[in-house]
Amino acid sequence: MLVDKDRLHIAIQKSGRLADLSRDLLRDAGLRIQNGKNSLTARVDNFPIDLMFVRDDDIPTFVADGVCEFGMVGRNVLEEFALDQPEARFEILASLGFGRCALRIAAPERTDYRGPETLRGSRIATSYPRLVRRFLDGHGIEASVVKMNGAVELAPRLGIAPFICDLVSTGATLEANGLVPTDIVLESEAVLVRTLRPVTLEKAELGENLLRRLEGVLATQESKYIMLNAPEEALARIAELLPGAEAPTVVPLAGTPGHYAVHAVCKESVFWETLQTLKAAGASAILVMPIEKMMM
Ligand code: PRT
Ligand code: ZN
Repeated sequence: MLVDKDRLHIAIQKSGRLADLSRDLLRDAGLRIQNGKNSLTARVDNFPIDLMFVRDDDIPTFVADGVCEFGMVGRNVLEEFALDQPEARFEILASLGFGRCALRIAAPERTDYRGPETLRGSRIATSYPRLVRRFLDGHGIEASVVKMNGAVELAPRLGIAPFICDLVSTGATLEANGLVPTDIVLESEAVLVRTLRPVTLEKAELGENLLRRLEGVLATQESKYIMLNAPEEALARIAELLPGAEAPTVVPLAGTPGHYAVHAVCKESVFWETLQTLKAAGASAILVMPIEKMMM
């Protein structure tokens, strides 16, 4: 593989659950990605950046070795890798808000599962042996961990192990196999990871720029711009109720003395309940608008 030393490299999943969402996030951050979904790499037109499309399992190695300065990968994959290679050189910079799931112990429906104690002396099939071992050690439990590379949910029926530990999002797969999720070993989502190997000053600056942009996109995903009207006596209470807003802008409404317009960037989710509480506190003409870009 030819790696252009002067360009920044970002490893993302080639195909799978994180592939499209990783690309979308980079596009939202303003990177113009050339087409080439089926190739191994793609150029970014407007920055000296190349994307590398790889198996998610290879992303930690690429980043730790400095072949790619950045990567987007599930926390589950990264933490399993880190337990295997404790001296690996990378750092997690941000959670990316997609690929949410949990690595969970699951037991057949009829098992009387009473916490980790139930696993003592037993067998657990998983694709994440090191994370499971850490969980067991943390609870002082001795048990056998059986590594499987896929179809872990079949292990109890095949007689490989009475328990499994696997990723769960909706839980439909477990249910279809007569299994019930129990203890959580790890909460996971896609994360942005950066190499700790030394990079040139140019690359470090470009990396900071990229990070700033990604943080901007992530912040806007949750954030909303709220506008409302309110009488003077309600302003203090309303300012308290605005989710995650700091220092709202308050301007007098022309022609209606004692009434004000309040504008604020809300950095937490705005629910219907929030609007009802604001209304009850005296707000009217409440508008909630998406924010397209934001630089903190
Ligand atoms: O080819 P490559 O090696 O790159 O991909 P992969 O097949 O190893 O990974 P992929 O694309 O399946 O998942 C990539 C990442 O997505 C995982 O490492 C997790 O970080 C994240 N993720 C989020 C999930 C799930 N949700 C998920 N539900 N990964 C796997 N699953 C499995 C789950 O174990 C079950 O078998 O999907 C199935 C459906 O889940 P339920 O609970 O909705 O039934
Ligand atoms: Zn994989």
